[in-house]
Amino acid sequence: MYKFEIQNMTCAHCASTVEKAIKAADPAASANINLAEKSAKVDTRLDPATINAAIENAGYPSRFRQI
Ligand SMILES: [Cu+2]
Repeated sequence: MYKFEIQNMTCAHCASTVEKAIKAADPAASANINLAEKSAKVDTRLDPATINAAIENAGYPSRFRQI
């Protein structure tokens, strides 16, 4: 499980865009988006850097750590 801190995720539409980007990168991922915290907890078997790149490619600067 990884926690991504996602800049500029300010509304429900942003959260939806981020979730879609995560799911596109890893359809098997489970993603729990927290809009108030501007974060996402993601369970993935992929390299988390791949998920992070997908979030950033969707337009949201992001960093992550293992939790
Ligand atoms: Cu938004």
